[in-house]
Amino acid sequence: MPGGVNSPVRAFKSVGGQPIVFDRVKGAHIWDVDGNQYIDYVGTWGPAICGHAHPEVLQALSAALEKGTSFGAPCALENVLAEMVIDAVPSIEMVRFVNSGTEACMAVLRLMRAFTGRDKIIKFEGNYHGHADMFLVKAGSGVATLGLPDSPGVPKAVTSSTLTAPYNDLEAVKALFAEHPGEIAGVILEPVVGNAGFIVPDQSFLTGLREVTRDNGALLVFDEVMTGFRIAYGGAQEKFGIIPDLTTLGKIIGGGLPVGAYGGRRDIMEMIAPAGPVYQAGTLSGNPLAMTAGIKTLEILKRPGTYEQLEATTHKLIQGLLAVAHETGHAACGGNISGMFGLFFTAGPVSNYEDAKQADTTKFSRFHRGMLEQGVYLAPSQFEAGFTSLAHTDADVEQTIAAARTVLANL
Ligand code: KE4
Repeated sequence: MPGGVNSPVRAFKSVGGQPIVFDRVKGAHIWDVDGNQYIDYVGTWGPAICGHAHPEVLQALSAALEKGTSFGAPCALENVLAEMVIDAVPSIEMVRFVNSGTEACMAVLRLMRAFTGRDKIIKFEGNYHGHADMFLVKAGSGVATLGLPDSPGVPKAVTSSTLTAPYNDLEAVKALFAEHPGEIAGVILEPVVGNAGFIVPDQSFLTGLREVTRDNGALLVFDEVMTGFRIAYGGAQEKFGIIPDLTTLGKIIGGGLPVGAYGGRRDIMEMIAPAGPVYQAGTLSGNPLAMTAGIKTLEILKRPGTYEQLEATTHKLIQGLLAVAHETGHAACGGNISGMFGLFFTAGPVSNYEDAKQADTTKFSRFHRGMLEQGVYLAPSQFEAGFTSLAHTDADVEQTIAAARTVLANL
């Protein structure tokens, strides 16, 4: 397997040293093949929000297994999860399930272009929307720059319609609309950034994006693959009170099995085949096992107190880590929203990707390795977010902060 992994970040290239091969997970913990236990703050990049291998999810899956693994035909469970998503996410009136966040973002772009009849899109530097060609663009150097491919194999023709702007920079977005009148189908963003490290939006940025897209006959798309059901049960759009036209989801709604989704306004979604002319399909889309894991996960998350608990646990964690970093003489900034957090080794503030790149990645690498040796598994890159779960206890948090004190005092 290229690099020995099936997804690049797992190879630890950003933090150096040998990657770890894991054997099993349970609750807030993960064990490697040598039997070493770690407190896990990656949580398979988001899906494990209820705790890994939650007994109720496993029980629901074992029952579903008796009825088979995939039908390739409509099954009632798809309607159950669809209704839960529609009830939860303010922008979603109609939804289509796919098998990954990448697929969801790829499809939503095609839909944006079909609905508006326009080709250009705006994304933000440091925002990740999966690995489809049109998203793999070099960060725009200046608002007028058309996107240049950021990976071999991506044709210039494809990325030339992708414009980029700095996150939290509404004026740059307005300039792009002025530069390309009538050509921009819409704006897609991570409403809370998790793929450049953890970066929160200014409320005025989100409000402004809603206005500038509406004023220009363009669509606003929230990529909530990471934030959906994590920032709040209704996602970042509920938390910040901004209703996009379309939303992408993934991770949590599959409860650890492969699921992505895109949804939004009915008048837009009805363009999707077979209701409308915009083609999109998938062999395993809506398969009963993934639907089962997603349904049970959302049922657990919907219970009272879930997000208050995630907020309390994660706030205590990140504030403890920041306090220890400052006490041991390290420049650091960060924060959390619900069960999503981030820590940068720079004084900050960090409000966009350029700011994030000021962080001391060498220090982060040594911190990451030191924390591994203390039995704490953090995301293996300065430019990723961290995730807690309902299974993380005060003892886990206190152990993590103590570990950080030991590591940072010796860095
Ligand atoms: P997937 O195709 O990996 O399911 O989803 C792509 C995607 C889309 N949008 C957002 C906001 C995302 O965070 C992701 C995937 N996130 C990464 C974590 N940085 C997945 C981990 C990985 O690539 O191995």
